[in-house]
Amino acid sequence: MPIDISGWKHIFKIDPDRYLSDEHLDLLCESGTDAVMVGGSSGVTFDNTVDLLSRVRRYEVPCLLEISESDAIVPGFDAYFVPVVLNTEDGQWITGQQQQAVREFGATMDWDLIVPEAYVILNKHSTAAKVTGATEVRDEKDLIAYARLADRLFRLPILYLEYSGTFGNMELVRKASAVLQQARLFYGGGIDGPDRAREAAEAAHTVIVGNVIYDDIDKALSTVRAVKG
Ligand code: 1GP
Repeated sequence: MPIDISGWKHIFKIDPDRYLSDEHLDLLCESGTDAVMVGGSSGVTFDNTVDLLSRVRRYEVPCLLEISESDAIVPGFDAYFVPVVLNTEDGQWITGQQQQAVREFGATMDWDLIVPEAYVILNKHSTAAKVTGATEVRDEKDLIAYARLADRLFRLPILYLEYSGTFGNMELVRKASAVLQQARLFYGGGIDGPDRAREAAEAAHTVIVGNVIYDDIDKALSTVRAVKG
């Protein structure tokens, strides 16, 4: 059975390359969030991914791997989220790395566990933008076109608007969300407390909370209550 993401409103994203105490991890996993996603844009290795998986596995919360590095694909996650970057001209982030990973693992993979994500990277200063060579999304029309590419042309289940490190334009997020017919809109970037969490949750189906986990754990936890009540 494919994992059911249809009711998810909130996800914590934790980075294998950053230190997180057992106490804080416990608070995140017991917070009522819908899932914990393991992922990062740099420094992700097999070893630090295994380490984080084994620590999250003690809890009931679904544990997802967002794959950014084919050498760090670790068995045992509940699902594997595979980004496909729409706003890049560098083919390795669209089909290149994915094809190589499927070449390696395709025959034995459990495809029910694979969830593709159409990524649009909107903060050009983010590591993700630099790593993938993300191109500028110039205006609303550009973004809507990407939303339709994801939803109607490629029929991917998730459109992920990635503002990583900065809070995005919620008016744009709302407009992109409005044209989706089947995809869920994931929003991530700059959610640093309950107010922004609430605002983002009004515009997107699912909000992803990352950095604030490492800056202020109480504020991170407050985003769950803000989104899920
Ligand atoms: C990063 O979208 C997530 O991939 C969350 O962004 O770290 O800015 O919360 P922040």
